[in-house]
Amino acid sequence: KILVTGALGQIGSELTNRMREVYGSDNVIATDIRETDSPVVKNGPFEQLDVTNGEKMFDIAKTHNVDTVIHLAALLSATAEAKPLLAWNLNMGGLVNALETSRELGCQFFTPSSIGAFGPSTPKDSTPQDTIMRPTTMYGVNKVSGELLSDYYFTKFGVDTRGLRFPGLISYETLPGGGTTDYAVEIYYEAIKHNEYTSYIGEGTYMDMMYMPDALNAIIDLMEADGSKLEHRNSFNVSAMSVAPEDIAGAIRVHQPDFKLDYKVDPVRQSIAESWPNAIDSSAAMNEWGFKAEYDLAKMTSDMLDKLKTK
Ligand code: VAH
Repeated sequence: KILVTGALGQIGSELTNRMREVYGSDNVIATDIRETDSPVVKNGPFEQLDVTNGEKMFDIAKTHNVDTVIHLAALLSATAEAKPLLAWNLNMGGLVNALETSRELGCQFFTPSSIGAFGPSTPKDSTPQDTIMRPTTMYGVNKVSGELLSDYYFTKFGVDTRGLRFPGLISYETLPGGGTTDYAVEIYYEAIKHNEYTSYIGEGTYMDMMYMPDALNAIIDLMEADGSKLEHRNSFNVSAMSVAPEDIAGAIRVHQPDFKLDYKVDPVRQSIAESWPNAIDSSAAMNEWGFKAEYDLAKMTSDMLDKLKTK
């Protein structure tokens, strides 16, 4: 039985549906802070849960005989920068509760880290798996702390904790909220609606990105990997591409030649983006559990535009 927190979010909504297909609907208990009319609520068990409520999280996990916790509920980078104390309390409080629940019930555990865990002093190109990490955002502080805390629960308590440093994730089901890389999702929606987009991230700003199907496969592949073969646990770098806004626009123009891109840079999210790497090295994930991304920029763009047109 799998408990998912943040199951109505950008990753959670698709991961819940995918895990219900793979493991059976009744075996994936979706939770989020409020109930909506999302298919995630309708096509399997759903419980309302604020992850800062540790007792309620434990009770839900115990009641449902959960043996795996997928902890996704968190505030993303831009929101965290606007409300740093709320971000600390929610991101770290929720994480401790999820780790404690996993420890007490002997669950396998997953939570995502991010390229946001790196800072300006980190090597920006081919960013190594093991390198200096001095993030300058509250979100980055949360992610590095989360990686260290998850490693601690493994070494100290034997909890089978695992995690991935995700790049920006691009998807067409559920919009991200409050991220810095959200421009790379918005651009596709705007391409369909208005054939133009004004980017809040400046020209030439490179960040790692990945299409959601590859992210879902990476989570499931990591969780099903033989733990004895993992040299790392809670922080595998995984990326499918390194792109700047103009690269995405170029890929869109293959389908919509007149697509227009212009810029209105948001200084806050631009500075967050500039503190992150341009392109990370995913070789540890490839070597230790066979990570492989299926979608490059061209393939992702073609699928995104197709699916959004239908939507
Ligand atoms: C954000 N989408 O922008 C998230 C993610 C790497 C980016 O952490 O905050």
